[in-house]
Order: sequence, then C-alpha cells, then structure tokens
Amino acid sequence: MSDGQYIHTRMHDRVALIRIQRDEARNALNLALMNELVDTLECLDADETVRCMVLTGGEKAFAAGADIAEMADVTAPAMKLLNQFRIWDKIRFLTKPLIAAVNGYALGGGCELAMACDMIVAGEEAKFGQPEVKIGVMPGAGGTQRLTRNVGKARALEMLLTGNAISAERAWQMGLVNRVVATDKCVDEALRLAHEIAQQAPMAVRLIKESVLKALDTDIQTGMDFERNAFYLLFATEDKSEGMKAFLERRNPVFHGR
Ligand code: DAK
Repeated sequence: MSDGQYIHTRMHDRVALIRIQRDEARNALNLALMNELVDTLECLDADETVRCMVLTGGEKAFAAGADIAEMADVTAPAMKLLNQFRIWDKIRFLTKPLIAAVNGYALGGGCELAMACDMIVAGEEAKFGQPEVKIGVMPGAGGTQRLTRNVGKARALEMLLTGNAISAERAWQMGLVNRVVATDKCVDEALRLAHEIAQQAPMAVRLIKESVLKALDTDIQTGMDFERNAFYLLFATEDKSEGMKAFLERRNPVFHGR
C-alpha cells in the first residue's frame, strides 16, 4: 500500500502487514527508521478499516537492535535531550493488536520491539537476545521489564547478564513467543492469526487488549474493576446485540465496531 524509506506496508484485507527493510544493516533501528515505524503504526491504529497489524522484518533479521553506529558517539545529555523513549513509548498505547512475525535476529532493541508487540510468531531459526551488556550498556526500551515479566527473574537475568541469544524453540519453552513455525511460514502464520482476530468484534478486541495490558501493571482488584467496567461497556454496543443474535440464529455475526 505505502512504502517509506525503511517501512513498507501492505494491506491484506483488514490486516496490515508492516515490514522493516534495512537489510544491509540487519534492520538496525536508527532514529529515522523508528520514527517512520511508529508514525506508520499510529496511522494504521487510527484507520477504521484496519483491525489487526503484523510487524515483520527480513529473513536474516527482524531487527539486530538499535543502530550502534548512530549511538557510538552520543553523550548522556544528548541522549536525554533526544528523548527517543517518547517514540518507543507510543507502541504501548496502540489500541489494536500487533503481532510480531520474527525471523532471524531479534537482538537488543529488536527483541524489545518484538516484546512490545502483543504476540510473537517465530520462525524456527529466529534468535532472541539482549546483548547490550556486551557493548557496555543495558536495555533501554523495556528489556529488563518486559523480559522479566515474560520469562521470570532467573531466566531474564541469565539472558541479560550473559548477553547470549536463545533459539526460537527455547523462547517458546520460556513463554516468550506464542508459536514456532518454519521460517518460510512465519509471516503467513502471523497473518492467519491476525485474520482470525480481525473477524472478532473490534470493540471487544480493543477492550480485551486494554484489560490484559492493565493486568500487567496493576493490582488484582484494580484490574478486576477495570475488566468489569469494560465488560459493561460492551453490553452497550451494537456488536454485542449482533453477536448474540447471530449465535441464536445459527449464523456468522457481522460486526461493525459500534
Ligand atoms: N547497529 C548498526 N549496524 C549493525 C547492527 C546494529 N545493531 N547490527 C548489524 N549491523 C550491521 C553491521 O555493522 C554490518 O554492516 P557492514 O559492516 O556490512 O557495513 C551489517 O549490519 C551486517 O552485520 P554482520 O556482518 O555483523 O552480520 P552477521 O550476520 O555476521 O551478524 C548479527 C549479525 C546481528 C549477529 C551481528 O551483526 C550483531 O551482533 N549485531 C549487533 C547486535 C547488538 O549488539 N545489538 C544490540 C545493540 S544495542 C533506546 C532504545 C533501544 C536501545 C537503545 C536506546 N532508546 C529509546 C534511547 C537498544 C540498544 C541496542 O539494541
């Protein structure tokens, strides 16, 4: 549909497939690329015709991290003034499900980007790692927080303190990824999953995502209260009437997101 310098987007019915293309640098995430990516994600998130998004890279790399060449001479004050986190943080506030289809390397910021997505489908040769410690720094885009929540303290620390990457199979065993498929089936499988989600009632999908994200950063009672209010809200939608009516009439529902 649209091609930027680094980000290419194609619509597959109601699912947007977003591809990072900077093959010559293993899809290293420089500032321009991240700006373009987040702008694209926000546009698609606001587009009513889009129900679900899939983010992928190339066969060799989903993304090999932030661009080391770009960061090498940056001072702490310059980093602070640049406030790159502002861009990364926007991913957390996307309302539509975002599925990462990961082939090849997902390292450093690349692994953090995959974890910022809602689900991960991995190709069997994918590699996940947080190697920042090997270049004298640490993750800065959620690596210590999301990895720990996803796989637990001990496993997270082993990855973070050694900087060693793990295989797709190991990532699956640890609960980091949803499923592992053949490399050449990875994007198709993520699209299949996205199409399944795209058929559901959009408001229900949105509120389920919001409620699950809430579960990660709140106590149980606040989360339960949030869930309950979201549940009540869905009873005011046309899609709730349509969904229940369609069930009773033994037909497929037609949802309009209202
Ligand atoms: N940055 C820049 N260039 C990279 C790169 C990277 N992260 N990864 C690869 N490249 C470039 C290589 O320099 C090489 O360029 P040329 O020499 O051809 O010009 C080209 O991509 C091909 O790389 P290789 O020759 O090394 O390819 P291999 O297949 O042999 O190895 C590899 C692939 C991915 C294993 C290897 O390239 C590698 O180890 N790359 C570095 C991985 C890494 O350390 N990643 C963590 C970077 S630190 C922040 C948010 C996030 C972050 C920081 C701040 N804010 C919001 C402020 C995140 C930090 C990081 O990710």
